[in-house]
Amino acid sequence: MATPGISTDVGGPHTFPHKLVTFRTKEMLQDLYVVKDPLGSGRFGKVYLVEEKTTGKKFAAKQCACRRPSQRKDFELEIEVMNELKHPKLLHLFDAFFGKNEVTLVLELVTGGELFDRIADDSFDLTEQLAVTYLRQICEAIAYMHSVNILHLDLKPENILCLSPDHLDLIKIIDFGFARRYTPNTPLKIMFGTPEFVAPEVVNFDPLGKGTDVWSIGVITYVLLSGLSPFMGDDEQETLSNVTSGEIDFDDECFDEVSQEAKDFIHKLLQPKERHRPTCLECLEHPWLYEMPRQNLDSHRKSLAVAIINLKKFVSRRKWMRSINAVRAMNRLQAGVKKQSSDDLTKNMSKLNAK
Ligand code: PIT
Repeated sequence: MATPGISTDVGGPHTFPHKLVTFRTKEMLQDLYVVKDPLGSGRFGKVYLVEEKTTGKKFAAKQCACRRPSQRKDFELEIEVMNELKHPKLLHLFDAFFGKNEVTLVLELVTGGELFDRIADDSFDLTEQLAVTYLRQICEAIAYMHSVNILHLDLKPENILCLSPDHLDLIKIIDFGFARRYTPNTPLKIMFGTPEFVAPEVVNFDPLGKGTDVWSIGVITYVLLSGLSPFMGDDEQETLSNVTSGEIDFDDECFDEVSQEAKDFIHKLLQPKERHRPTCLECLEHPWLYEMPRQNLDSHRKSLAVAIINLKKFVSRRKWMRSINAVRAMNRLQAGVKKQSSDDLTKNMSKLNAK
C-alpha cells in the first residue's frame, strides 16, 4: 500500500502506450471507431465514448467545430503539444481527425468526471489529506510540463478529471488548447484564460512564465480547501481587478479547519510577482505537500465540513455561469455581431470562455 498522499503509478487501467498522432481525414474516423454514448458536453464541445473497431478498446472522442483556418491552426498546435506530453497525470491523445468543419480528437478515456463535481457529491468526504493527494498530482503533472518547457495556461477545476468512479483519488489534467511553448528570454504575452484563475501578469499583458501556472494552482488550492473563490467579483471586470490587487485573506470561518501549512502554501503560490512564486518542484517540497502525507495525523483526516458546503455552492454557481456563457455565445453567433466592450481583455475572455 502506498503512503497516503504520495502518488506512485497513477496511470490506471486506461493508460496506453504513447504514440505520435498525425492528422487523418474525417472519413477514417468512421472506419476505425464506433461512436457510442455521449460522455459530456458543453465547454469542450461534445465528448463521446468511442470504441476502436480492431481492438475493442474504449476512448473518449472530443468533437469541436473548426471552420476558420485560424481555428485549425489552434488545433494543430494543441495536437503538437499533446504529442510531446507523456505523463500519467496528463490526458493522452490517441488520434486526430479533420473534417471540413470540425475536428475530432480521440483521447484517453477517463470516467470519473470533473473532480469538483465529485467533491460536491453527498457521498464524498473531502479531507486535507485528500486535498494534498490532489495537489501533489497536479504539481507533478505541471512540473513535468514545465520540464519540457510547455505551459498549460488554463488550469482550473473543470480541467481536472477523476480517473474512474473507483479511483476518485486519482486525477488527470485535460485541455491543452491554450498550452504554449515557453522559450526563456522570449517574452510570451497572451490574453486568455479564465478570470478567476488567471495570474496578474495575464491581466496586465506582461510576459508569462512557469509561475503563471503556479498562480492558478494556488487559486485551485484556495478553492479546494475553502469552497471560496479568492478573486471572484460581481463581474469579470471586478474579478480581474481583484486579481491585479492580489490581496487574499484567510479570514473566513472555513479556514479555521485548515492547517497553517496549507495557508502558507497558498500564500507562497499567490505572490503577485511571477518570479517570486515557487516552481512546481519546490511546491512538491513544501511542508504541506511533503511532510504532511508522511505525518499521517488524525487531524488531517477530518472532514472539511464548511468547505464542502461552500464547494457545493461553488460548483452549482459555475454550472450556472457556463450555461449563461453558452447562451451568450449562441446569441452572438446568431446575431453575427461581436460583443461591444471597451476592455479588450474582457472581450477576449468572454469569447474564449464561451468556447
Ligand atoms: C475524457 C472523458 C471526458 C472528457 C474528456 C476526456 C475531455 C477531454 C478534453 C481534452 C482536451 C481538451 C478538452 C477536453 O482540450 O468526460 O476521457 O484536450
